[in-house]
Amino acid sequence: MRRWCKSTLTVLIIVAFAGLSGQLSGQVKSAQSRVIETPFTDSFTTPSTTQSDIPQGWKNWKTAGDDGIIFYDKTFGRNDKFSIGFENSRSACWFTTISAKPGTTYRLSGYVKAESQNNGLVALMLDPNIIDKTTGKSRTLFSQRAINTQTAPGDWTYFEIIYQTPLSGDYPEGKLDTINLYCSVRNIPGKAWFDDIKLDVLENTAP
Ligand SMILES: [Ca+2]
Repeated sequence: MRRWCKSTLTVLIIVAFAGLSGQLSGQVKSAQSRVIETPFTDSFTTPSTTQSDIPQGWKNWKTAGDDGIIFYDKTFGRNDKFSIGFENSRSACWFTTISAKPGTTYRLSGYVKAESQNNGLVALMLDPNIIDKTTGKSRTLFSQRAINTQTAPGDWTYFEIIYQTPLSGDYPEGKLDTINLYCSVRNIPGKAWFDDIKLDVLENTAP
């Protein structure tokens, strides 16, 4: 988990390479595809039953020494009064984990609003978690990350990533288990909010 924010550049290079190599799994380009089902959607209206400052099912993380604030906003949202956000964060994320199926084309989408137009970055990311074939334990496979990073875009802006799980469910390192969905920021001046996060399953575009 802790590597994700540190290595955005490396990840971008890896993702770019994965795209070029034409693998059957990994991040693929956006396409006009039919939505088969929507296994996950969240507008953040439900607080955790155990921790009122966190929306149900979500966790957050920030890099060591980051003085920024990670918050669950119950006064402001895109179509309601609920969202998740960050303030003056150097490298931080909200994330949740959901079950995943092999041979599936996922589209993670959401909306982001940022106070400042400076060079702060916002991102949607998706990482598969695998059962490692050597250790038998679950771990995040950072090398297969899908990511859409943008400069802080201003008013509520839609963006998305599309990620294809391998047909067999097998990565060289182990078997697909779950996926992590992230709303993340880097070097955000002022506040940035995420809302209406959704995971769709699209009609499979694999050849
Ligand atoms: Ca909302």
